[in-house]
Amino acid sequence: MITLSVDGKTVTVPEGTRILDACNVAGIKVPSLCYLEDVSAHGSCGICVVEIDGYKRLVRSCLHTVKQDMVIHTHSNRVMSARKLNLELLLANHPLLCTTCERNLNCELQALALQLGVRESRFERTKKSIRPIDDSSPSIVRDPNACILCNRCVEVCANVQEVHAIEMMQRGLRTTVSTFFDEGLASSVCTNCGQCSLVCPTGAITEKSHESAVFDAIADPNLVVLVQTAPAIRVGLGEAMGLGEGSLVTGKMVSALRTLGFDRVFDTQFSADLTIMEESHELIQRLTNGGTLPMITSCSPGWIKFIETFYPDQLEHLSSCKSPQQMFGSIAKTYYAEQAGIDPRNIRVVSIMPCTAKKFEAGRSEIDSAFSYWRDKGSFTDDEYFCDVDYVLTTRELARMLKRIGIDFAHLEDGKFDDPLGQSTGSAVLFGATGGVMEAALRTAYETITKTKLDALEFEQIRIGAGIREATIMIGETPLKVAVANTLANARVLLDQIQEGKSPYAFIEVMTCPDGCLGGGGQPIPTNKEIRRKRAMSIYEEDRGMPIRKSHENPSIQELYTSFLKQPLGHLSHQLLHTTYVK
Ligand code: HC1
Repeated sequence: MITLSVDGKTVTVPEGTRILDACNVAGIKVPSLCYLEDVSAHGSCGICVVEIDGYKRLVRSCLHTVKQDMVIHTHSNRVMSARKLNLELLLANHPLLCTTCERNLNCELQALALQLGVRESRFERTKKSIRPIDDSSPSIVRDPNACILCNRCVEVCANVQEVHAIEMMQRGLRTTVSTFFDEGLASSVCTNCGQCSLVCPTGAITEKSHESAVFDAIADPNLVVLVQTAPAIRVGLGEAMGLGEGSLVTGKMVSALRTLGFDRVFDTQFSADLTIMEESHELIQRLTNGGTLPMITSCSPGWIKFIETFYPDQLEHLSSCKSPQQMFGSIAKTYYAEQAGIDPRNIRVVSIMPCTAKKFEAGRSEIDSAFSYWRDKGSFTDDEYFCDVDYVLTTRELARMLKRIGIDFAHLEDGKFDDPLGQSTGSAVLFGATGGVMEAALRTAYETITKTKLDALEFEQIRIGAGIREATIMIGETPLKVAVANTLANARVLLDQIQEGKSPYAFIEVMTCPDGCLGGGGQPIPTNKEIRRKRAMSIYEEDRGMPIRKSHENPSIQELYTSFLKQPLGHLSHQLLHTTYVK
């Protein structure tokens, strides 16, 4: 252990601790625009400088580690004027269009200018030319003009996801973050995960907004607009609406959506239960008929793009199940449309997702199937095509929309989802945390295979923790070896094992983002390790409080099979709920 002094306070921290983290322990939050806890320390912004007795120069506290008896000053005049100078230099390169920027009032650069008392920049604007905005991606918009070259997006793409879609390009005043050959994100290997947008300190990387289109749909009297909410929204939205980190706001979220004007408020958790019905039966079929193992979950669209791009020869390992978002769309525009007597052409399905890649997924027309259902019935011709999911809003977009209409979120009464596509179980909410899809599938697979009741419902071994977790679950007398991975870098490890013929697993869950959807690229900013932990605790709390905790016991799902689908993996299930992948 190392003992040192920070602003006159003595602290003891482990050897190897960064000075910035040691200051935190002493209760001083040293600002930085480039440091990313657990991911990278780049030192590019120069904001985190501190003064150390005996050192001639100021030191970037994110790059250096503590030494015994160090005496650190975090806010000497020298430190404060250096921080201010470095910030003014950054502002000289940044468009001062805060009022119209998407990150207005949630921008680290803006907040720091306020904190450091920067009211004007002494420097002439250096970045004179306007660079083109890259809006080629279905999910992400990059504005290089607002970029401060902090490198966080590059680091997260390279080190957390191992995707390397973006890089620092060129030198000096021309330096920019861009894609291979500057061709735009859509032509790159980008998986649309949006982790870059989550760590960007300014408005340089944002989601592609569907807000206006959704306002227009809601206002159109000829349309019936259905909304579905992903499991992780209920533990993220509250933060963006001014409540505590990880607050569980299921009921307020429902009321807010109704106030916004949606005609029906449904739940992606309904179709998460449906996914479990199909996926657990697919697993059982593969286990008993000698199908391809390990079977890997398929609900996270960034992960799907990753395996299609980097491991096309492993696609047969993917479950053929569509994601719950897409299952919801196809069931809403077939089963529900029939039941409610609504022309599916007049239905708009809006998803609220913690994930930017869900925008990409909704646009993949090969996944759509409601239209083919109606066309096969002779109801529509090819030129009347409609998609399953029309618009996808991230948690951040929904929060902006709620603020725009002036909702007093904190004081909303708890509302209830509409039936039947609003009913769900504890298994379904678990989807929002890494390991949850696996846990939910095991609850159903266990009871389906053994025909006995599963009493211990919580599989602690695969709950939030390491990037890769494994467990051996006894299904009756049979051991089932499973693994769970979150982030694409960890998925790579498991795929390499499969490629080398060394995978010991029968079933693998992969989630694209750190700790799963609750850490998705569309979640409120900031999202960090501690906040993700709090969101996960709320997910587990919601599961424990649900009256029904196993997907196969959801009465609305049972009714869906009785009156429409008939059986898991049946003909209609294959048409509406399963898909194929692109090499
Ligand atoms: Fe997810 Fe899923 S859990 S992918 O992480 O399977 O986005 O929350 O909605 O579709 O249910 C995301 C979350 C989400 C799907 C479900």
